[in-house]
Amino acid sequence: GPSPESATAAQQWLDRHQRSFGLYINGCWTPAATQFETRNPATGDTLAQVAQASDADVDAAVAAATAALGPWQQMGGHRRARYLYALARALQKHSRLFAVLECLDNGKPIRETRDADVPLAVRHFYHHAGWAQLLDTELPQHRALGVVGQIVPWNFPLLMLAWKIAPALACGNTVVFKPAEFTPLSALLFAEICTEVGLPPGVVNIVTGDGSTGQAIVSHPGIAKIAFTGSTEVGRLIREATAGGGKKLSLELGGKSPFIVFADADLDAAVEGLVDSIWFNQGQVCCAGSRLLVHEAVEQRFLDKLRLRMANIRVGSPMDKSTDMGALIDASQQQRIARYVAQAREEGATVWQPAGELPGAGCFYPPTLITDVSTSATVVQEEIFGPVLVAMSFRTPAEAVELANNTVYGLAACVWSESISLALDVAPRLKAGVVWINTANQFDAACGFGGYRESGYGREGGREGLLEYLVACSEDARPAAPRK
Ligand code: TXE
Repeated sequence: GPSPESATAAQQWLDRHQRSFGLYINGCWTPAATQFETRNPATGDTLAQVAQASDADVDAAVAAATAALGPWQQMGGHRRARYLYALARALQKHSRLFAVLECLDNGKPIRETRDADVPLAVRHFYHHAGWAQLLDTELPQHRALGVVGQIVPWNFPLLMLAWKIAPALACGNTVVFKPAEFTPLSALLFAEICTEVGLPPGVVNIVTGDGSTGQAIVSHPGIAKIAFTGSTEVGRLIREATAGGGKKLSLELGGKSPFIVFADADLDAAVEGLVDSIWFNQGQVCCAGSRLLVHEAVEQRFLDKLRLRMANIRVGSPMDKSTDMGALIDASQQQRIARYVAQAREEGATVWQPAGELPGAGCFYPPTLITDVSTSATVVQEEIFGPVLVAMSFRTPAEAVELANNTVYGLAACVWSESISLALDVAPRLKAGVVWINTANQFDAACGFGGYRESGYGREGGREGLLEYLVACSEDARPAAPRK
């Protein structure tokens, strides 16, 4: 048979569904009146037709989730844990299929989906299975919120699904989940594994569609909480739409994270960290280290090393295991990035890109370094969400902190120095939800991730993330004891 890691398994899976998907509501596939297509951004090929959920479809999903709520809560954390462990194992069992599907639908390199997206998603389910088991004894004064609406973007489709669904289920909530319109496939495969492990129908409902489906979820009166990851702009709309409605809200939005390199840093390690920080996932990462702040004494040496390293980043077919950077999500995103870079050039900035051909077809963009910019330049202030790094220099730690905080965002930051006292002095002065020292992009299911200011609020992961899906209650308001 075909090697499971080859694209064949994914093509067979798509063919088995006749490349046409309905909505996953109450454990069943439900056809929708309209569909849209999802494409491979590296080739332009259409992968499948996917359902566009209407308001009535969202109603049906909320009704299914509401009906499933009582038994799901009453079975207690211990029994829910068994389902979460089963989901984790099933994800692991199908990890190659998930990795290929994610690669095809998103355009990100297979090496990343195989080594990062899928294992991190699996880990998230295992971690929350553990939490489910401990919940009744560790957090006895808390109960589930009810039906939660969850909306995610296209940059980490499966991982964001895990970040949303695993804690919600562990706490005894039921879910109406919407993947991004560009990347619905891994969520649809996940729906299938919900059936495979015998998850009670209605506990997880997957509704595909665009922003209008998202709006239907956000405004639905039967939903107790909205968990959203995506653009700051849509986050603002959701905040307005839910104001006064009593819905609990968590928002994980944009960023313009600083990457600070002090003069005493291990420059080679910092270059590697920076490559991971800004060029991982083609720069389409909310916490991407998109602003390099480097001490002036090492600026030229660091930028020379960086340019050499950039020239070795292989941009190519996402399915090729030696590819470092794959395709961007969509042509509109490619044009948007090109506009930002053109504007910087017009304003007098220096733009550097390594020589070399990009793959002909598909939405590719080279790793890009912008220098000679003012702190108020658009490319310094706005989230580009692509493989574009802007570099500036500083003289003192105080100036580094000031530059780092000169943004409306506050998601993440990196500090590189061989002096731990310097790093620990600077870290708490950075307005960021997460600060990494001499490393980047460390995501652990046990650790809360999230931002503040225009990067949103609420945390995902760890105990803090769990509390986002619970409400504190008095003894007598607690649900009945678990049924054995
Ligand atoms: O995000 P959207 P898009 C930023 C990044 C990117 C830009 C646009 O700068 O270039 O946003 O990306 C759903 N009510 N980030 O358009 O629109 C939508 O269907 C409810 C940063 O993809 O925010 C999708 O499922 N839902 C970010 C999800 O919201 C709505 C990651 C995200 O889409 C809706 C992604 C509405 N009115 C983009 N409109 C990060 N920081 O991680 C859309 N949606």
